[in-house]
Amino acid sequence: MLNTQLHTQDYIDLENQYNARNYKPLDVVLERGEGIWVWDVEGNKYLDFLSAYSAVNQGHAHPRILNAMIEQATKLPLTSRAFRNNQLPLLAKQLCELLGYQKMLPMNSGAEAVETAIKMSRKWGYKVKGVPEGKAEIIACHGNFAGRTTTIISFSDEPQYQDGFGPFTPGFKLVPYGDAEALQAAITPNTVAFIVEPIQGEGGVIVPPEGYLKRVREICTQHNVLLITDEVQTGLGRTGRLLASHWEEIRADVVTLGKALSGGFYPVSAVLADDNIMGVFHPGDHGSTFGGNPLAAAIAREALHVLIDERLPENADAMGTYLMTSLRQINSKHIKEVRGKGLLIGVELNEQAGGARRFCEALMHEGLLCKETHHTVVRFAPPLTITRDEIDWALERIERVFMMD
Ligand code: IF1
Repeated sequence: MLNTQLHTQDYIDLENQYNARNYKPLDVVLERGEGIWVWDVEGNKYLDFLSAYSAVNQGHAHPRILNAMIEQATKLPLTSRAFRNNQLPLLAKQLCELLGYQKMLPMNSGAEAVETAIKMSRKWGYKVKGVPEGKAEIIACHGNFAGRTTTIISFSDEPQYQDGFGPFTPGFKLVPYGDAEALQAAITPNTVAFIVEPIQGEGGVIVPPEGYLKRVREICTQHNVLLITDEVQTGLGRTGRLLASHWEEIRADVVTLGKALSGGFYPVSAVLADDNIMGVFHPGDHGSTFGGNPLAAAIAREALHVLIDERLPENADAMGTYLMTSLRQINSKHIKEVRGKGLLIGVELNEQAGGARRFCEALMHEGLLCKETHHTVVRFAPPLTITRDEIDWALERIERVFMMD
C-alpha cells in the first residue's frame, strides 16, 4: 500500500483500527511543517496554534536544529550512559549556565523529569533533611498536571487520569493552587518538597495571583522544603520569560524541563538543581537508556541557541501581549475570560457556549489548529516565532469563529 494513495479518511480508519483509542484528535492528518505552519495530506495549510503542547516553541522543522540533528545522527545517535559521549557535557554546561544551576540530569519525557525530581527530593529528604525512612511527603496543587506515570497520576485530582489505574503511590498531599497560606498550613516536618506549575496548563491556563510564587519561595525556604517548579510546559520562553518563574524573580530549588528543550525534534527532558540536592544521586541510583544520548544533547544544544539567538522569550512577551489584548477586545457572547502570559493563552467560554471542542473544529476549518482543555477552555499557544502580521491573520479567523451562534 503506497501511502501517496491514501487520503485523510484512510489514515483515520487505519488509526482507529490499529491504534489504541487513548486520544480523540481533530480529523486533520498532518504531513509537513515549517515554522508556524503545517500542511495536511490533502495539501491544506494551517497555522499551528498549539505547537505540540509547547514543544515546538522554535517553530516546526527549524533549519538550524534540523541540521544539528542530521549532523549528529550521521555521526553517533546513541551510546548509552555506560560510555561517555562528546555532546552531553556541552549541553550540561550550556543549560546550567543559561539557567543558573550547578547540575542537570537528562531524561526523555516530561513525566520522566518529574519522576526524577520526585525521587531526588525524597532522597534529599531522607539523606539531608533527616526525614524518617518511608515518611517523606510531597505537596502538590489541585488541578495539577505533570504527566501520566503511575506515581504522577497518584497526585492528580482529575478523576479520568486515575480511574482504573490504582493502587496509587502514597506520600502526596494536595492544596489549592494559588493559595500560599494553604501550602504553609499543609507543611509538616516530613514535607520534602512542593511541586508547582508556574501557570497550570492542562488545568485550563490558570495564572496564580501575583506574588504567589514569591510567597511560596519564602515558605519553602523557611520550612526547609524543596521548591520544584514544573516548567515542562511554561519553560523556555513560552510565557515571555526564559522560565515562567522569572516573572516573580524567584529561583526554584529544582526545575523540570521538557518539550521545547528539543524544539520538537526528539523527546528531551532535564532536571536542574544544585549540588547539595542533585548530589543525593550516586552511580546506579537512577538512569535511562536514552537519557543524555548524543543525538538528544546535540538537538537540545541547538534548540537552546535558537531560543536565545532569535530572542524568542522577548517575542513571546511582545506577541503574547498583543494577542491577549486583541482577544480581549473580541465582543463575543461566548467568551467569559481571556487569560495567560506570553504566548500561553486560554480563552474560557461561557456555560452556554456548548463546549470548546466545536470552536476548535470551526477554527480548524478556518485554517487554525488549536486544542480545548477542560471542555470550556480553548488554548492558544503558537510557536514563539510568530509575527504580528501572522497574529492578525489568526485574529481575523478567531473573531469570525467566536461570532458564530
Ligand atoms: C498528554 C495538557 C499540555 C506538562 C507539565 C509535565 C508534563 C506535561 C506541566 C509531562 C505534559 C501534556 C502531555 C500531553 C498533553 C499535555 C498538555 F493538555 F495535558 F495540558 F501540554 F498542555 N509537566 N503535558 O504539561 O510531559 O511526559 O508528556 O513529555 O499527556 O496528552 P510528557
